[in-house]
Amino acid sequence: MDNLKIIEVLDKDPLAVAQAAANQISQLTKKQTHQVALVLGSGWVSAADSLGKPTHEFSVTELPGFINPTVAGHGGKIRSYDLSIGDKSISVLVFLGRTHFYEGLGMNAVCHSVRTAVKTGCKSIVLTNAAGGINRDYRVGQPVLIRDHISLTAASPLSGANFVDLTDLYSKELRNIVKQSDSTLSEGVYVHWRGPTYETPAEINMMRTIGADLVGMSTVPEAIAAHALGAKVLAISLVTNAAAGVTGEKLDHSAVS
Ligand code: 8IG
Repeated sequence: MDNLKIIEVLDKDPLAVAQAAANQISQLTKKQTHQVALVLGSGWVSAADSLGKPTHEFSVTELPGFINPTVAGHGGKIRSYDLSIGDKSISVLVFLGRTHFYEGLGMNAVCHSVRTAVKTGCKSIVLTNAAGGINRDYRVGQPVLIRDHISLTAASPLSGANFVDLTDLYSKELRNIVKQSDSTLSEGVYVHWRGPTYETPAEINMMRTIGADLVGMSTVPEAIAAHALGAKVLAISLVTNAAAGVTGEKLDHSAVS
């Protein structure tokens, strides 16, 4: 199916297509459920190697509703892992790469991974991304937990009279668990910027003035879609550049993928 046809089917009933994709994952992995999903954005894909050996790996295009990822450094693969945590074993679904809003395929394409993950049973969703640092205290290479966001896209993944509360969108409980193992981690406010252009220095100054620490082109729609389906969300940015105007250097995407 070409991308336009996939999007047409997805937009008609996104949750039904997510359920169909989840069923396909169960068939491919012979696991009825997964408990945790991890979305690895640019800069993070190699982190999957630290999880050991997956039990299964397949291409997103083997599942309904997924379009082929286009940005360099984004894998378009899904892996299933069985991880031992204490005396428990959990099944973890790992997405290598994601679809971005700037691709112009709509919010349902952007949110399809996390909706599929929730439909496979995931009650916790971990989202990672690479971001520009607005906060002058941040250094390149630093991970930052997202504690809240500001959406400057004026676009929601939800439609209809669906007034979802976002007060605890980035689960305090999950953030506290992470900080117990690394108390030096900073927390910050992430701005979702549509892209694909980066910001102007004036836009970065505006973002800092309204309380932002980080800026990027992902994560926010997925966090909202997962939360709306009842999952807990943890989100982590890797600061891979100082945002426009912070150092006076030009931004270069090759540095981040
Ligand atoms: I990596 O400086 C990365 N992604 N909008 N601005 C925006 N997205 C980004 C940036 C940045 N760096």
